[in-house]
Amino acid sequence: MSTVKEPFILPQALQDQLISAKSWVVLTGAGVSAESGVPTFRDAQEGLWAKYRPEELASAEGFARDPKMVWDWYQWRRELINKVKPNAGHHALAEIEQSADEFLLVTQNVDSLHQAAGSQKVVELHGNIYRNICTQTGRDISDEWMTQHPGSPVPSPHASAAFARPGVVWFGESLPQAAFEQAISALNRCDLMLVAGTSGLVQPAASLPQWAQQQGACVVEINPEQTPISAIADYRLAGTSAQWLPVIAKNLKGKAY
Ligand code: BJW
Repeated sequence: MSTVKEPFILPQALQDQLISAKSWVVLTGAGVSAESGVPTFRDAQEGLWAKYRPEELASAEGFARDPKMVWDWYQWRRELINKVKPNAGHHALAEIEQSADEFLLVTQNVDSLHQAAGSQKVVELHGNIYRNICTQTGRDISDEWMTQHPGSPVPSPHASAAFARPGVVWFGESLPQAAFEQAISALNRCDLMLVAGTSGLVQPAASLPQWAQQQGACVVEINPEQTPISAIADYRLAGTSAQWLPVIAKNLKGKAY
């Protein structure tokens, strides 16, 4: 593993790998949205929520125990996300997608900021915070229903004694099968995997870099902190995603076609 720090210049060997890579997979986590003002999962919670652990709130058990509290937490996060904009890291990933022959952005984030920045080939492993689903049937609940039935939480239209819940993946729940299969299929083909802003603690996403490497991909991690992924990464770019991703995007702009 080779660590690269400020002043944000890529080593020549890595530049060559980036230019020659035909198929890219990017895995992102909460750190990529941090510079937009969205707190990461492992940041201390703020204000009203400071005394709760996200792991307790982001679970079916937490919701069953206190649906109002969990619902209010998600409403608070939705309002926070509504106010923020994609940052330089999100925009750089949308540019990288345009430069790459084959590309898939696999995100654990639920905030839609990649799509807002213009990324098109995005797979959401942990769902989307703007979706609502029925606690009993898992069926989608329309925005219209949600607007007509304000509450905390909102009753589900699909089953009695059921509620609307966020369409995200909580601890102990399976990832959406189609999204996970799409990610694995891209990883099986990729020659470059970029991993940005994830603690590498939450499975099964945390195992994807190792999987890609075992299939022959070069793994590049961007994170200001060391993570379990650092130990296996071929390159570790120490710094933030808004610092490093634009450097990579700029590097690819000079690519000869
Ligand atoms: C920056 C930065 C900047 C800061 N620039 N970087 C195998 C072994 C052990 C346990 C398990 C296992 N398999 C499954 C489990 C259980 C569990 C799990 O992994 N637990 C671990 C905590 C131990 N996994 C699951 O339950 C998953 N389901 C599953 O596997 O189903 C099969 C199964 C079912 C039943 C039993 C067994 C298996 C589901 C996981 C769902 C995760 N859901 C959440 C909530 C989503 C909804 C919501 O948003 O509310 O997803 S939890 C939370 O963690 C969220 C995130 O997507 C996810 C990952 O977090 P992420 O993105 O890495 O963020 P952080 O905050 O952890 O880290 C931020 C990083 O950014 C840090 O490194 C910073 O340094 C860095 N950073 N600023 C770049 N500017």
